[in-house]
Amino acid sequence: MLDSFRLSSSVPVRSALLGLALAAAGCSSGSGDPAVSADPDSGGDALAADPRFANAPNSEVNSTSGALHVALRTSPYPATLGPTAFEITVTDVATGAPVDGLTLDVTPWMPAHGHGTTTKPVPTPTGFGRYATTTANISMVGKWILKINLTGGTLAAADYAEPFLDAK
Ligand SMILES: [Cu+2]
Repeated sequence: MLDSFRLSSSVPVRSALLGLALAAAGCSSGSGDPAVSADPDSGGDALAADPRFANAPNSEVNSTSGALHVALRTSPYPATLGPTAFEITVTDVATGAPVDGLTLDVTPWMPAHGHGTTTKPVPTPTGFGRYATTTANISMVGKWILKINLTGGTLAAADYAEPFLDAK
């Protein structure tokens, strides 16, 4: 019930971001529509980089299909024990362009022990291919992976990526 609430409540945000992305695409196409501002900062604060994720990626991998590049950042950084938020940046391997409009399903997992976290991080798109999540509790030091299923948007089929972090 909680999950469906979160999903439905995130739809307006996603739609708003899609609208901004479309507006930006129209702007760069050179159509010259005076209704679309050429100011790259217009649209603004909602798409600004999240200062919590200013560090280098914890890891970067390509997706199973090879079409998507996925970078993982954590807050706090470096990763340690406790509540941890994740930022997942998805770009097109062929073009380097950010991939927005996707639905991500994120499951932290500790492969050495075969367990996850008590709560599942919920992603919200923040623009430019970035998806920031609610926190999950990293309960042990060591290597964790994020099992990320990617669907929707312009993807022809579901894709999967598995970046990692090393909690100390
Ligand atoms: Cu463990």
